[in-house]
Amino acid sequence: MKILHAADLHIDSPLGGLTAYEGAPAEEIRGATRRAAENLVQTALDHEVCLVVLAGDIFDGDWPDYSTGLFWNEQLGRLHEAGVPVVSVTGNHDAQSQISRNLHLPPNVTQLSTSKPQTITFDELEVEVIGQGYATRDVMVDLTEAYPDGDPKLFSIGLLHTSLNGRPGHTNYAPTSVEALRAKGYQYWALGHVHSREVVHDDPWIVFPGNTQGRHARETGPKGATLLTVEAGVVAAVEHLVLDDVRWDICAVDATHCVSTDDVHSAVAERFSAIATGADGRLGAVRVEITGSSPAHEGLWANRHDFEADIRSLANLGGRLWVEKVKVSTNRPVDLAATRDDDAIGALAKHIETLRHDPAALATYEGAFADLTKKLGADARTAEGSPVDPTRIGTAEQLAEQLDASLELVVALLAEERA
Ligand SMILES: [Mn+2]
Repeated sequence: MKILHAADLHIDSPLGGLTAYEGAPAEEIRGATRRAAENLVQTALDHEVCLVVLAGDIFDGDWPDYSTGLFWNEQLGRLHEAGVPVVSVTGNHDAQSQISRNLHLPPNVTQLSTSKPQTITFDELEVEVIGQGYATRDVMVDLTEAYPDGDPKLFSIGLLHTSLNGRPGHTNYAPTSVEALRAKGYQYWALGHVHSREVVHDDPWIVFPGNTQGRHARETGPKGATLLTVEAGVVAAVEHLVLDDVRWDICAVDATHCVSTDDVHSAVAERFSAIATGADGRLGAVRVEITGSSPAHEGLWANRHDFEADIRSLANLGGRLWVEKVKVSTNRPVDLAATRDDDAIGALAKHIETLRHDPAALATYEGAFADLTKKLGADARTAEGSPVDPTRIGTAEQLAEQLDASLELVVALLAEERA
């Protein structure tokens, strides 16, 4: 018997940083969460699963209009036609209070109660699913405390949207522990909320399948769902299926040995080709990050808009890549000691060194740029491609993070002036 476990479909989530530049496959990116949801249903049909369990955040939030719900009901309908039951709980994103529009679900679908744990039993499968959804977004209590113990005659699946005992980057909703889950005597805990796949435990199985589609540059790599095979009431296999439609990746290039912008461009081209291969026919969504102390530094900074457009053009040439962002964080391979005393840059470098080691001196700059920030135009405030982030120059802590970048900016601007 096969059972499919998925979570965090986030249907119609706007994928992070979608800028529709010339040639960008914006429509394809916009539809990625739907394509992944379709892949999920198709894979359930292909593997002839007996049951689908969904551990919350099916929707990213309130539907912008009915099309989101109509789309999902159509997908659930495909499972209904094939006689596949679906059991789901709501999560923080699609908590009862968050979704204002409502559609009747097809009869094969059970959405478990949000007021108390609910058990649904499939006699013919000898399976029970126990779970509770979120009534509101901020569920800060351990919902499993009220979950009943598993029926020893059945294969028991616990369904829960949780961050367990805390996971980096995820709000600590419905916190609980491996020990608490083990104590229930279930065979499988189908969890959701954490977007990276994680097999937390294998006795009993406690699994985060991860989301079905990466949503931004920090959700890289293959995304999908977990297929479990149950034989004689015991988990015989747990397998990750890849379902994503757009694959996020980081194109990291160390430009230390690049002499010119062209060299950096070639290095990016090489990585792009590897990323496209890894995406295996899918559209690749790429964040480009250029680092290193590089002789190409000045050229990159002086013409950063050209460079960025060139990189996007390169992605268009490949046909199957979209560039989310080009982040240039190179340094100038400058001999600060040699210039320290004899020009303006040297004086600035020296002052920055002082500030780095003297928090009290740095603190005198707190709030110093408040007026300047107010006067800057909208363009300058966002300052796309600039090494210094003008939205983060208020506190001493923010300033400390930008000391290097500010020196780089001055050096680049002076170089531009001289050229
Ligand atoms: Mn969640």
